[in-house]
Amino acid sequence: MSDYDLVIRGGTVANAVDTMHADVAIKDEKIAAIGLGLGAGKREIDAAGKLVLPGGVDTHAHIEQVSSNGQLSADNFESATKSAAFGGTTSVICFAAQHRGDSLTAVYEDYAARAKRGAVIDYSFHLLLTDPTPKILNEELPPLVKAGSASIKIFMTYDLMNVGDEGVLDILLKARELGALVAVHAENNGMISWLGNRLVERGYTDARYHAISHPRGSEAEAFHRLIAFSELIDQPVIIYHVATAEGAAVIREARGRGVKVYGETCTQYLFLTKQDLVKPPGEGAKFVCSPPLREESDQEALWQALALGDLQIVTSDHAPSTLDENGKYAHGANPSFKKTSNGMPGLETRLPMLFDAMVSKGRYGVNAFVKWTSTEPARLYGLGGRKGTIAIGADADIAIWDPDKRVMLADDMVHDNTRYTPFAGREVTGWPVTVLRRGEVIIEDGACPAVAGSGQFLARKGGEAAKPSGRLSPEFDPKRNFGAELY
Ligand code: DUC
Ligand code: ZN
Ligand code: ZN
Repeated sequence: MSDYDLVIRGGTVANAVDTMHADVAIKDEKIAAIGLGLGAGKREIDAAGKLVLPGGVDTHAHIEQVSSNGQLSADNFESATKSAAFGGTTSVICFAAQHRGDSLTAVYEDYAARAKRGAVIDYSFHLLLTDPTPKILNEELPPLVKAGSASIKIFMTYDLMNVGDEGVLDILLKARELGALVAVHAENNGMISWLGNRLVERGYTDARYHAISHPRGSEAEAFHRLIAFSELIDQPVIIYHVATAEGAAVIREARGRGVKVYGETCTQYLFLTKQDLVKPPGEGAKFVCSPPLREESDQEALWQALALGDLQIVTSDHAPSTLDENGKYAHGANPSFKKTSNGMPGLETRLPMLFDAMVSKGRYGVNAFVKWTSTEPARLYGLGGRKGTIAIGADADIAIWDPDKRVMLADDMVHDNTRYTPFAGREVTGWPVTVLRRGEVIIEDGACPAVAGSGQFLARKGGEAAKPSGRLSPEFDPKRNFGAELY
């Protein structure tokens, strides 16, 4: 008689803080026991010499998403989530992306139906708002947040997506009422469109000028403005894809004053620079993403910001475009940076790139690796205790890493639909050889046997991170605003 459905034996188990030699036993999709000499499982996996880590949680990925210019991202839910699983990630939060004039309810139902059909890992949605009308904010948004999508994504840039300063304030106020975290793409729209047009007028259209068209200061400026809004309303925000040292410094300063502002960076900003955009005609398009790739000194500042806790998580910002006329080359083989779809694939390579740097090469070690890529993303978005940890009662989402396996990253080895990786040609040490999602083996022997649609929707509440700090601004505090009731 077996006590458990599955036992992983003899591995080194690491969480965000602790590392231990232990067996891990799984029953009914959850972790049932952690210890030495556990009873038998119906199936046993020998993990001697391996690291047994929580599956990755990637909270920033664009999947099967339609962009504001009508382009569909390269991946569907099946291809994106299978590629994530191959790279050791077992939960993803992607977007239900409204465009102006859309009903949010209809948008959500459409994304939810497609994810239900295709996903092989567990998933949840950020509600991406571009049109914060009273009807959307008061009638359509509240039931969706209450049903488990307790995070709202907004843009401060892109002509067709940004919600304007007053829109940001409306959304922060509503998010406070609903207990939802607000995630923000924060760059200064005017600086980017003005400088981009000036570059193009003068013939500077190659991909490398994409980096110039987003001035470094546009990030810090927007962070400052957003944080001022967040303090006015007393509503926490998380700033997406921090890419510059100056941006990280703005967050550090605000957190130092006790503001509840969180920050993520992404794999590409830690490992690539604007020099990667300098390629033969057309080639640089693969590396066009926003904010753009920056400098080596920024990489260093971002690592330090993570170590100091100013930034808490590393995500992929997986935004896949094919290398053809349906994707990066929709406007020709050597497109102007202004006409190149933004984004790069990364769901699959995020963890191997970070494992190599942090565990194999030793920078910050395995516990920080787990913390920044799994435990903290889960906690910030209301999945703490259920995802992102190897603990009794948590979902049995586990990646078993061979710390010695060396893999040469190459375009033809990744499993998403772009068929390229910006990290091609880099050798990494350490690979997730076996991956379990709620106790089911979904990656083994280089294959993904998981059935499309076996991923489950993760209903989330806002959690601690989304709760107001309780420090009212002078303008919103009736004791200091001559008694005005503004909430
Ligand atoms: N930038 C975004 O804002 N979204 C998707 C991809 C990108 O590069
Ligand atoms: Zn963005
Ligand atoms: Zn994004």
